[in-house]
Amino acid sequence: MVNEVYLGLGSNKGDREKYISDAVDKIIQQNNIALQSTSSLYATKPFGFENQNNFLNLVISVRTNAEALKLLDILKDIEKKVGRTNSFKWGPREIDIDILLFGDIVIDEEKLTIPHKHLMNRDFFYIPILEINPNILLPESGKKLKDLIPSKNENFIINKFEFKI
Ligand code: PH2
Ligand code: MG
Ligand code: MG
Repeated sequence: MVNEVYLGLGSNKGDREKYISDAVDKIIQQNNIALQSTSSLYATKPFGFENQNNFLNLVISVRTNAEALKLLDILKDIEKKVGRTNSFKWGPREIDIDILLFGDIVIDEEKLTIPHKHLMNRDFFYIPILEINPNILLPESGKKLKDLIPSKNENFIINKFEFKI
């Protein structure tokens, strides 16, 4: 079964744009993953631990026949190959690739939560998703993501640039 999957990429350490484009390159080199769309590239204030560099964030949508936990393994492997080193929770990172949405699937496991736990309170996740697909539905609820954004959310997005593959 082929699913449409939204991936969030982020970097706030070293050559941030290169880490992000290397990660996108490696993702689309996988033979069971096909790129559908890319969002703009967003400059964002750090969420969580504040005393660190600003991030660059990007969302891409892909189609894959891999299962969610298999995709997670593939993405962790790509993070390592692109040059991710160890950090603490919410700390600085060269590259982070998170599964935000995976078709209609809901998963609540220790290793993986889908939709992403922080999807609805990180504008650098939902704004780029809406840029790709303004009418996207959330799984199970059948409701539109754009109708469920909390009104008093903090803004992390500072700026927006064209992303060239
Ligand atoms: N990722 C985090 C923690 N904080 N802040 C921004 N702006 N962007 C991120 O991708 C991000 C973050 C942990 O993965
Ligand atoms: Mg993350
Ligand atoms: Mg992550």
